[in-house]
Amino acid sequence: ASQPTRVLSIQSHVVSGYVGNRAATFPLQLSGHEVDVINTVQFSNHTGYNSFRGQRFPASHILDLFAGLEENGLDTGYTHLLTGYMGNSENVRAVETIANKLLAQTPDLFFVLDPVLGDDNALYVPQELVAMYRDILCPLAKLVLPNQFEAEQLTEMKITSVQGAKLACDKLHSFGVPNVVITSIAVDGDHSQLHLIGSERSQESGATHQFIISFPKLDGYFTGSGDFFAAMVLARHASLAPQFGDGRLGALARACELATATQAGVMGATREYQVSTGVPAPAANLARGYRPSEMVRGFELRVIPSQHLITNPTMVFTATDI
Ligand code: PXL
Repeated sequence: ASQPTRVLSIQSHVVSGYVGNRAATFPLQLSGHEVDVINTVQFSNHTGYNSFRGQRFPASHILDLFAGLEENGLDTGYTHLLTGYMGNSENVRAVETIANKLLAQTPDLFFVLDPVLGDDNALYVPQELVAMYRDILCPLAKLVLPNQFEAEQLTEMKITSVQGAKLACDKLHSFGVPNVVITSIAVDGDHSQLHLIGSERSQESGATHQFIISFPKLDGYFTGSGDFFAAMVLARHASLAPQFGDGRLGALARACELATATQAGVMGATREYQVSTGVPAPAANLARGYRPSEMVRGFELRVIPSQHLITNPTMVFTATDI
């Protein structure tokens, strides 16, 4: 029997809606994994609404909660660490501290790092976080899942082709992380299709398996989809990795096929809901603070109504070696 999966997830909390830990916890639990949760912020709703209220927790709060786990021996037995939005350098340092403590106990701790820096060619965290993710957290992580912009920031390479994405993956590996998923890239100016580029490198032999999964770009605006996706890849990889064992490559590609199937289903269900409830198309009014709240509300991922897609995804995408 394989070791049970126990995940420590350090991300945002929102009262209403599905981003951060609220997008990650349910799919992990429904996949049979134990999840312990540290919240980096607690907000009424995500920051894309016209307003939000709540607190950002300082690094001392995060470390205090972890100290409480340590005092009671509850910090033992984690197989996975999952991190999302951190927002400032102190929180990156807090995650570094926690990751190092967990790695000292469990050297093969599977640390899934979503390097949340920005999107659509804009950073939404301080610039200094780019180098911190590259130099401090990537070497501790087992899987990093940047979007195209984040991969470009971390590697200082512009990605305009599949070949370019492969080279960016090689560079990300050179930072010390054996599994890389660039979650979506558009190539050759074609925005009807997006491509996930994955790269798995054996820590024993250095052999690398690189693959592409192509999927249609959905018309719509989604918040928290990256958080949900990272949790789904973790969930699938955790379930599959024992069958792969012994440095055999392929678990990452299979995990990504399963996760993209679920992701497409959940986003499709969210889009259908938007259409059926008359949520306006997102072409206009996209600037932050200018979204009617009924519109943003309709953007929340349909996580609970789509739970059958988590337990039993319809496989629609195939990973092709590149
Ligand atoms: O990753 C999405 C996300 C996470 N956490 C908070 C957010 C958002 C997106 O707006 O506001 C608090």
